[in-house]
Amino acid sequence: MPYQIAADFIAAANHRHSRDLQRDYEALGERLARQDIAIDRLTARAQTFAVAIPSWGVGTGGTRFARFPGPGEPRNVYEKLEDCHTVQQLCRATPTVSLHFPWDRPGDVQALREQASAYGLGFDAVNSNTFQDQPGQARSYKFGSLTHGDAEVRAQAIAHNLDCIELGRKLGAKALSVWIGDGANFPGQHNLRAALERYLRSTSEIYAAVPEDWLMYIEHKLFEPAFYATVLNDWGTSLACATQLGPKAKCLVDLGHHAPNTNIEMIVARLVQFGKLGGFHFNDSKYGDDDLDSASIHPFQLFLVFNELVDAAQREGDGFKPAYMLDQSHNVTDPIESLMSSAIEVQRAYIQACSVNRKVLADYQDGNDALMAAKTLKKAFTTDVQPILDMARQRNGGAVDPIGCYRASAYRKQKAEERPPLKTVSGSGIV
Ligand SMILES: [Mn+2]
Repeated sequence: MPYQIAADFIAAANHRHSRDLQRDYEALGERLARQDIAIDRLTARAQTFAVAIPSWGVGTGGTRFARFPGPGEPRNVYEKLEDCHTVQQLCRATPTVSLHFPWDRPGDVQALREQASAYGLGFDAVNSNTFQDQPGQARSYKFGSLTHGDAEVRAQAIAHNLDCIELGRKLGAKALSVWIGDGANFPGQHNLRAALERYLRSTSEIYAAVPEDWLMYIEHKLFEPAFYATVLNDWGTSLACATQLGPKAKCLVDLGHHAPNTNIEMIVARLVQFGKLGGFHFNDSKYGDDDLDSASIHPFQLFLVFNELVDAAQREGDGFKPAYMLDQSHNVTDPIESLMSSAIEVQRAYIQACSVNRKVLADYQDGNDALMAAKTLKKAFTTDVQPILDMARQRNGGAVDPIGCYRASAYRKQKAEERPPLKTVSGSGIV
């Protein structure tokens, strides 16, 4: 039986924090009450906030140069689920897992579904992979997949996506995410328009197989691995393609897939306005698609993204449910710690955005009071909502101090003993 952190271990750890947390929570409650904000309403929102874990996130990531594996890394999809369970057990904001095929293809699909269910986990969007070749694959994706000039390569890539849908159906997933690395490294390498025409033809065939109660997320990316021209390169192209594909197709925004200094919150507002915002891949970056931990570089940007999302939720009502997932590469940290920390940072941005006084903000906007409008947002951003996040975790049965509790449990040491490294380690991706 694999090691798990015991519930009474978490309860004992929480007990040591409970008095300080109660005091901090009451002090923040008083402060928020002066702004007519009921702290328990924010806590209730934090308790229902959810962001999916990518199965590849529990393994150590890598760069273009090397990967330095850590001890006790999961060696298969079942062990990945174990780690996802631990993340959720402690931080209570990550109830679903997003699988990537063929990396996570289970031998027994039903057994995997039952294992997830035993852990209290569900499955988020399934991800296809046509950006690398698999052993024994008939045709290579070296020069593209869904947009390749050769119809047989395209057919193979389409068939893989249909297979992903079928696996996802059996697992109870409700969405397919499609990111392709297709593009050109040299001017003239491919015809810019013809490549996108092939993209639309291929994705139309996939779209036709997407079940009626599913969504198909298409994910744009400015560059990399194609360094001159990526086929689905920006949100405008993504919006045009999702519109042409139909109502089940929506745009996925990966925070790292834009040029530096791009106003991403504005992209969010645009996609919401046209009904095409599918969801997010959260991460952070300094230079490119760095896949750093969420809010480690640009916490204010993350807050501004959520400011748009909270505004959108008010306007659009219950039907507005973008999919949230972390998509990070943990190269120098324990992946479980990075995932817990990142999930809480995304949750923090959401709660800060929920505490914006939207009536006051709208009045300043109407009165062209730029300074006070900006300060209204800053006030929410600079409010330390940590006691709300800690209380939400405690009320949901998680750990008040997830990383402290995780380290004290020696989980990683246990896994290092249970999981001796395999000779060949399945690929982790930066997507
Ligand atoms: Mn992504």
